Amino acid sequence: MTDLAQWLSAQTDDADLGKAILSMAAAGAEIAAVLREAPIAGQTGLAGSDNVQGEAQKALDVISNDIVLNHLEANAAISILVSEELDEAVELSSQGRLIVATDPLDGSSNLDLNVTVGTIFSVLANAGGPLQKGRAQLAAGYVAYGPATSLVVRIEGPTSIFNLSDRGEWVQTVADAKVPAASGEFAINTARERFWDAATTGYVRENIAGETGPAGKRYNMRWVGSMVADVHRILMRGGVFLYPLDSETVTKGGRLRLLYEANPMAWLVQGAGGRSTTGTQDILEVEPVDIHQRVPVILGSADEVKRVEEWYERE
Ligand code: P6P
Repeated sequence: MTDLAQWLSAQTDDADLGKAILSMAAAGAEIAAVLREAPIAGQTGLAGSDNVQGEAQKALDVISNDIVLNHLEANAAISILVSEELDEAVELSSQGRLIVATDPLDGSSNLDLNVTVGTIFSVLANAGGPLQKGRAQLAAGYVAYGPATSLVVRIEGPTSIFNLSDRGEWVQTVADAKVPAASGEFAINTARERFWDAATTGYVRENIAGETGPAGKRYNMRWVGSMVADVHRILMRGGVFLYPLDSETVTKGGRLRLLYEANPMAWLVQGAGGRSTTGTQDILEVEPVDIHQRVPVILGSADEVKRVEEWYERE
């Protein structure tokens, strides 16, 4: 069995990059332990503060952010941390070569439901600053806190999956993940249909028509409401995740954040042969202008994402 350190040394000669990923994996292992105890410790509630997005922070959002901060502060290679839970980018080391952008606990509104949530992260070269296109990422990953604790990570080659053993070791379980090109599942919050544009409406209605319509096959809809859970399902068995621009999110540019949700997820999905788009351009080509910038997100099975893009081309 391949462990994480072995895999990293085979994937990159950049020891700092390997250490950055090991730091995020260690933070993930610590967060996993905190989440397991959270209901008993009474920590699944609100922190009594709001983040820069104006969203009520859960106590575990703040705790998870502090855990990530502690691990990255101890790593001299990390120059800057961008976090969903911090209004401004934080300088950690003036000598650091790398930037980490993270959503420390995505999906935390589901915590009291014991639903899979996760830590999403992206690694960039410090030289370019935090506002670099997703294409410039050096690595990306997420830790999924579910029935098992899984680390999904990609440098520039394959997207690989590791699972945390009882002995605290990250053991590789999937060397080269592959998102099936075709799928019969889509993931979207259908309660937002009244806000959708014509492309989203057209694509979803074709799927709902199933074998009686132009899609010519039956579809299932799955929506967890936790991006890490939905994306992990797609990584493992295919499907397409959609949080498109709609008449309500258009003023903010979308719902999900570019630097620490869309870009890392697009990096991982593309590494597994999947595809990503805002509807009109590859997510990894979006030019960031703000560290908390939002963006429309459609990603997953290549054939399905291409069908969505075809709907946007008709607009
Ligand atoms: P909705 C969680 O709050 C999140 O940021 C993502 O993890 C998830 O995919 C999305 O929002 C859920 O959005 O509209 O279903 O609440």
